[in-house]
Amino acid sequence: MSRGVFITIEGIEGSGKSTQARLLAEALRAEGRQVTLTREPGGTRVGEAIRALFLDPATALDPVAEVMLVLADRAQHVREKLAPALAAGAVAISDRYGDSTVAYQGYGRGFDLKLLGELNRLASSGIAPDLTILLDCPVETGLSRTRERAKGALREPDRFEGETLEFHRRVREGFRMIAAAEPGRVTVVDSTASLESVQREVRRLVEELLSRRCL
Ligand code: Z5A
Repeated sequence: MSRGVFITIEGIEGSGKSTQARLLAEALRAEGRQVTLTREPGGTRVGEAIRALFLDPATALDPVAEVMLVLADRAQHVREKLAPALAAGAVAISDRYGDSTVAYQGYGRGFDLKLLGELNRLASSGIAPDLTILLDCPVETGLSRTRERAKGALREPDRFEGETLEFHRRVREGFRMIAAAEPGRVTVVDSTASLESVQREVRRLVEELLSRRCL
C-alpha cells in the first residue's frame, strides 16, 4: 500500500510538461517535501537506454515493438523508481505515464485500446496516478514551441517530432478523450496561457490534492 502521492503530467509535444514538472518539483521541495521527479520513457538506467532507441529517428520500429518497448520501460520504472518512492512517502511526479501510451500508441497508431489497457495495468503493477494534469494546447502551438527551442540545436528531429500533423492531432484528441472519461483523476489545463499562469494552476491543483490527503 503506497503512502506517497503520485502526480503525472501529460500532453502533446511542446505543451510544457517538462517545464511544469520541474517547476512543481522545485516548489514542493522548497516547502520541505520529499519529491521524486522522473519521466517516461526513461527515469531508470534501463529506461534511458530504451528511450534512446525509442526516439532514434534511424530506428524503424514495428508498432507492436514500439508498444512493447514503452511497456518494458514502464515496468522497470514502476518497480525500480516509482513504487519505492511512493512507499517512502514521497510526492512522485512523472513527466508522462500510461496515458501517453493510450494517446500515442492507441489513438495515434491505432493499437487496440482494450488490450492496451490490460498491458498498461500489467506494466504498471496497478499503480495509478492520484492526479493527472493534462496540459492541453493546439498541435500547432506545441510544435512551434519545440521548433523554436530546436533552433540552433544541432540535432535532427526525433521519431515523434518527425510525425505528421494528423498523427499529433489524433494524439491530442486521445488525451482529451481520456480526460473526458476520467474527470476524477484527470484535470485539463489550458497550456496556451503564460508559463506563470499555467504554473499557478498546476500548484493550485496539487495543493488541493495534498490538503485533501492531509499532507
Ligand atoms: N511516448 C509514447 O509514444 N508512448 C508512451 O507511452 C510514452 C511516450 C511514455 C517522448 O519524447 C516521446 O515518447 C513523446 C511521446 C512518446 N514524443 N512526442 N511527441 P520527449 O520526452 O523528448 O518529448 P516530449 O515529452 O513531447 O517533450 P517536449 O517536446 O520537451 O515537450 P514538453 O515537455 O511538453 O515541453 P517543454 O519542454 O516544457 O517546453 C517546450 C518549449 O516551450 C520550451 O522552450 C518552453 O520554454 C516553452 N514553453 C513551455 N510552456 C510554455 C508556455 N506556457 N508559454 C510559452 N512557452 C512555453
